[in-house]
Amino acid sequence: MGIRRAAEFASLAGAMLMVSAGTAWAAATEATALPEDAVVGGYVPMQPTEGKGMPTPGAIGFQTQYSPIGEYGQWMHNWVLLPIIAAISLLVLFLLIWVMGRYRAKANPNPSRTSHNTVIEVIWTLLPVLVLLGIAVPSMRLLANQYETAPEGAFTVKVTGYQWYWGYTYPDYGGFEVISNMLPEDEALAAGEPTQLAVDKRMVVPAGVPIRIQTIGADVIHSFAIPSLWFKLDAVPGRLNEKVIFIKEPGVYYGQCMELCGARHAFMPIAVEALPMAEFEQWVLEQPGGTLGAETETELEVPTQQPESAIPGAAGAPRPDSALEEDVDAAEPATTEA
Ligand SMILES: [Cu+2]
Repeated sequence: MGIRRAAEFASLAGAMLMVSAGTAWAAATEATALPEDAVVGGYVPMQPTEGKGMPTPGAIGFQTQYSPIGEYGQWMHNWVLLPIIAAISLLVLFLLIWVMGRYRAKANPNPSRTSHNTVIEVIWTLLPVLVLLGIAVPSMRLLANQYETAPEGAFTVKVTGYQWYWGYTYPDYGGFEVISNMLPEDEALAAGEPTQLAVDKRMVVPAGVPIRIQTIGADVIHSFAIPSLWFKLDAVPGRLNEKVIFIKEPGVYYGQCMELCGARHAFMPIAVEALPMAEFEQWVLEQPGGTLGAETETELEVPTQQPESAIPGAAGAPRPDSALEEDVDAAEPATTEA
């Protein structure tokens, strides 16, 4: 297979993944019946709490965090980085002022000719090394925790960035998609929600369980970000990104697209509503195509995808056929004869 064909194949496979996923899920949900005791019609959008999960006027720090990773990150910023930065700035400022006063030219007609001092040199090398090591330990832990994969069986929400709104797909609950648009200012105010952050349909999820968020861009690169949940993940066309989100308590948490994605980039906010599991399931049942405990047989007929960078010899590249091998040999510059 030629390189160009492989690339075409890869982008085609991406498009087919989205199309066939929709039809497969639709087919799977038709076969599933609602549980007999399911009550439909009980979901009422939660009223946001003032100052929770949203920016507040005049604030300069992080928003209060509602996920364990967020609490750790905030602790690291507030109690590790800020004190160290402040202490170093004050120390340097003190040294500068002291040198300017104590060693000014007027007070020292005969300047000292000292060129080095071993003790001081050892101290000013070792001390910064120890400070950096002290920062590195919690920093690496924070970094590693952010890359932890979702536990097996975690339920998935697929977030699609569109120009300029969001789509939330629930493959484990029937595969329906919720399309979320920003509310106009008057409607947001009437609903008691912050303007430019309120949406018509929220991403509703259960609180207290790990959730696998997958992001993809339908057109250009977007970024799915919710500051109070310590979550930001790019939504890139043709590529599925994945990250875990864990929301400690029910609430409404607002975010925005954080990748400049075009004319209405500023008008595609995110509203996540975390509910207790029972209320979340209630909400699922009210969605067209929403099912509980659906045995989603998502046997997606997606052909094995070739990496787009499938040049011969690259990791994951298909075994080159003889024609390609000849091409590569011919293309190599003859350096030995020169
Ligand atoms: Cu965007």
